[in-house]
Amino acid sequence: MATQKDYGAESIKVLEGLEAVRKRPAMYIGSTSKDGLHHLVYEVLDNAVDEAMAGYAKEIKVLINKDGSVTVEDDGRGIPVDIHPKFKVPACEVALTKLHAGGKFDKKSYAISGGLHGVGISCVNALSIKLILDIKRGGKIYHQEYSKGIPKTKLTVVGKCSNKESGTKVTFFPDEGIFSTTNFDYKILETRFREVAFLNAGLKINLFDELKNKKEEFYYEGGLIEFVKWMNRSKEVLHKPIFFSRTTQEVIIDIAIQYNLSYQENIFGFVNTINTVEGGTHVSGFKTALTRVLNDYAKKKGILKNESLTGDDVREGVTAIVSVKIGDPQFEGQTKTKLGNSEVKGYVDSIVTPALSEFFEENPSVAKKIISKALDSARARLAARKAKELVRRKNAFSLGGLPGKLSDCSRKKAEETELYLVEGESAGGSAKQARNKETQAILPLKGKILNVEKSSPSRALSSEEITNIITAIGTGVGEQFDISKLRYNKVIIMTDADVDGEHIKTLLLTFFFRFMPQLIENGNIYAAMPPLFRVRKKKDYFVYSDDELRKTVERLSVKEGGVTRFKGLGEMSSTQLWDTTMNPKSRKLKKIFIEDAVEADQVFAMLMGGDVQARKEFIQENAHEAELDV
Ligand code: 28F
Repeated sequence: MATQKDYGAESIKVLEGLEAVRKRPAMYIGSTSKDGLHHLVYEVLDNAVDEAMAGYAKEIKVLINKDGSVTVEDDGRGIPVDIHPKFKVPACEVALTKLHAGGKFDKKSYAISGGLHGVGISCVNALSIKLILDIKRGGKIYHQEYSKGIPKTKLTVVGKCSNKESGTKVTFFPDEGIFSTTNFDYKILETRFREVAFLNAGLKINLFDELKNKKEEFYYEGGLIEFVKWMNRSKEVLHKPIFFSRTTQEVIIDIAIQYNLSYQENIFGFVNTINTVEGGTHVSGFKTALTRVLNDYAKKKGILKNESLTGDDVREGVTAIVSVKIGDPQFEGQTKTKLGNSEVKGYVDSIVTPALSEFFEENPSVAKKIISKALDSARARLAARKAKELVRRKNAFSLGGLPGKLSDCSRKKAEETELYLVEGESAGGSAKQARNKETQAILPLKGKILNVEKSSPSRALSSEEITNIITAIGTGVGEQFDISKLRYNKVIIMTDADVDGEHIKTLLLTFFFRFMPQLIENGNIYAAMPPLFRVRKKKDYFVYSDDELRKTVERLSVKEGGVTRFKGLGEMSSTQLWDTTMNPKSRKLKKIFIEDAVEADQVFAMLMGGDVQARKEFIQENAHEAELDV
């Protein structure tokens, strides 16, 4: 009979299909290692997510069972169980045994997304030594078991349920003959589930690990907006997340952007909810648009004139999610996680450009903050180039020699030595006399040169002083930085305790932050803490703050005139300088942390930048301290 024959032919094709999956599993799930194993869960989860996103399921449960299997369960409609007209078996059996039963992102059907299931679930079935399917539908509970993709039982009604209850449950045992490991990792699943929950706003996924006795719910009403917030959770942010979503004939694009105060670029691309770790045309379209929109806006508003912001400038500190959904994704690259479709670059660019421009027009304060951050980066970039040139030139001339002004210490092991950067030639002289010659090196800095009004880091860097510092420290800067060449374990900034001193310290910290941040992170940078006052009553007392001064004067009942303020380091004798500021046994040092340097950098940007009000306030605050000097 014709029908019999058709059925037989079709089922052979089905088996051939699943046999191909078992022969070349990596072709279908990427690998047979840990990644591939977890991919099985994602494939089953995807089906449940589709059912949820189509509005039929409210919640998905995933269990890592005690016996090592995994269960994925949804409360959707349940896979249909009626006999398939072509294959003559229940529709659910077709879904579990036929390769590529329906293309989730088929071009034509895409717009009605959510209507198609079963893309990868048959692969999971083929690669499982046992798979159990339970369906609640139409008031009945159905059950079927498979092994290596082959039905071991018929679909059977095993019980009744309420008509309101429905859903699909799949439990599978990965085939140990295929996978190098069959142990599921909570952390890996957690990471992916969180990602899926972010990418599908409102979706609820519950993860239970019965082996580790752990559970977690992933549910983000705000979707991508919460995704960028979560990525920036330990950072200071510049503004509320920017979000937009557009659907055209060709693509669905969802984008969230939020800048933070750091210098990292964090752009995550997704294609049909697959994390494209290697980027691709969607991400490059986004980058192109971001650079263009920021430059156009800054020029239009007169913030930029002839100069331009580079892509790197505008991406410093950006956290963004670029999620696209397209019909026929082509994945390329080492790990097949790079989108290759060339047309997507243009689609993304042509959607992001007007959407982002419009956002900036409507939110000028956010635009201003972002552009100001990009400008900081542009300045640093110019400064870094200058520093590189200078170091190169310097090396060409001096053949790696040390600066003439450096009074080096005699010990050579960096672990034992310190470099004092001292403001002013005269203080430098005292420090040179006071120091422990074996372990302490002195590099005097001409305060005035560093302190040029309005000197940007690049200007300051042209100063001989800065190149001397770079050469003395030995590590080089920027990309050439090499911590193993560090010549001193501690680099100690010693400036006067006045406004000029603070300014020089700010400049030096900015320099370290921009060009040798590793030294700050490594804990090599310090600020010396010279005393502010000497109180004389029989013997000398050194006092480090106004508050301490008041207390000391009270305690010793010092008469008027017994109170001397140090105008600068140079006023101290070399013995006093040693006792109060340089003797490792009695001195105070402030370790510089990256936050201090960030603050210095901001103060500096503010002094150089256009924020007139902030600048005025800063100068007023510091003028108050300067008054005490008189
Ligand atoms: C544990 C994983 O796989 N959930 C699924 C559905 C619902 C339908 C469906 C799935 C029919 C035969 C193509 C129900 N009612 N969770 C899941 N829930 N598949 S998979 O249909 C698939 C088509 O093959 C469903 C009406 N329409 C669709």
